[in-house]
Amino acid sequence: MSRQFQFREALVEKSAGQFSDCVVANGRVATIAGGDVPYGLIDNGAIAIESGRISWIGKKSELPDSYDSFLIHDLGGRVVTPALIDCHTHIVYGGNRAREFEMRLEGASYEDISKAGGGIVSTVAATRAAREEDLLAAALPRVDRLISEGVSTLEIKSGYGLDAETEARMLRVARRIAEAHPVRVKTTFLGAHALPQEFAGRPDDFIRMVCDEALPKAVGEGLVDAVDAFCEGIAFTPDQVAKVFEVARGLDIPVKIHAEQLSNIGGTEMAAGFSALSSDHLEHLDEAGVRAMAGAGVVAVLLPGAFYTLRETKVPPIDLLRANGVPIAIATDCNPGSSPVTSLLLILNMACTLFHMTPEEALTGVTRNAAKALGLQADLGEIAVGKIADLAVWDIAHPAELSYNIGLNPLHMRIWQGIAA
Ligand code: DI6
Ligand code: FE
Repeated sequence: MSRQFQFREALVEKSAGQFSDCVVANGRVATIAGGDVPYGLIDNGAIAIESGRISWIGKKSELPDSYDSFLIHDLGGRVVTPALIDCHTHIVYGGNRAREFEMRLEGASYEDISKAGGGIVSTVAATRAAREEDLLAAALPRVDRLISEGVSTLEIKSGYGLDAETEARMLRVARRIAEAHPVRVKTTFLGAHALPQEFAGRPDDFIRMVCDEALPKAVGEGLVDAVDAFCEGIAFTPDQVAKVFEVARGLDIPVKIHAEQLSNIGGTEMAAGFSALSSDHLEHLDEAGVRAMAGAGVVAVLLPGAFYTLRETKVPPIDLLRANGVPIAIATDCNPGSSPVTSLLLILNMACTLFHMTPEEALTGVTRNAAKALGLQADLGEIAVGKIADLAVWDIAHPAELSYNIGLNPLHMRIWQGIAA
């Protein structure tokens, strides 16, 4: 049975008996389905929902008679979009890094702090010390904040354990979030995120532990939907990351990478060789990397929250990505160090203001392209027949308002697998 199929079955099982068949009508439907019409906009649109999936989409005036018996929800001309997808988060962690924020304001750089034993490694200490219940209790308010802005699906990475037990604990918390709250979670094992102190000076030994112990344990517990690694001067080389990716390939698990964030050491090209789902950050990506992504169908996940927090000045090569047809997604990167952000709507604004993306590109980046970055494009990310009915209804007149406003949450209603939730 393929992974995709297992995922569909799990979805249906979770909500069995709760689906209400209905039509949502009289909305400005931003389908994000591609084509020539901006946002794939359908005015006076109607969306028919059956068994949690979209069965018809078009002008209300053209709705077939067969839907006459369906309950109709009038949207009063509001804008409807696919529910939002946050395709890159580290939302499960212990402690916080407010002190490090102060240090950066006093002049220390992210790399200085990392080299001095702070940064990721300090969150590792707090996460190792936290019980599963504590990690869950700390993460849920952050997840709820995303849900309140129309998010239906998020990716959650491990990476603050750096030992087999704590990495698995983080991923168990990620799975429990999806059981506790109406949100779909894709888990990503990020064992090769930083070098823990007990492996100082022995990165290859650490990579061996990740490959032989931590990753197989997490996979064995059914906790891993994808495998990620931090490829960077302060983290791991492309060769070291490739060792982890070989193990993932052997287990038939897709990979993704943090690459070209602070420098360019070729992580993206290496990951393209493994047909990575996505390469993320990319401020320092060069043309060879862009071409490798285009050739292998790798999604570019841009993270303006980290760019903003670290006061980066080098903007990712948006024009090259566009010119080569690389799909661009954007995400919060919610984490305690480089992006303590729990607003995906704020990220839409930052993508436009900091990266010069268009509001349409930004919205596509948290819907269609974010779904692709998670390998979920068959089910999510667009308003189209056959997709899961995850929708967001907004008190706005035009979808560009989602990117334009700063600090306003115009969500009117979220529809999760066909039901208001
Ligand atoms: N890049 C990031 O932006 C996060 N991880 C990574 O590899 C930051 C993680 C942190 O600073 O805690
Ligand atoms: Fe990240």
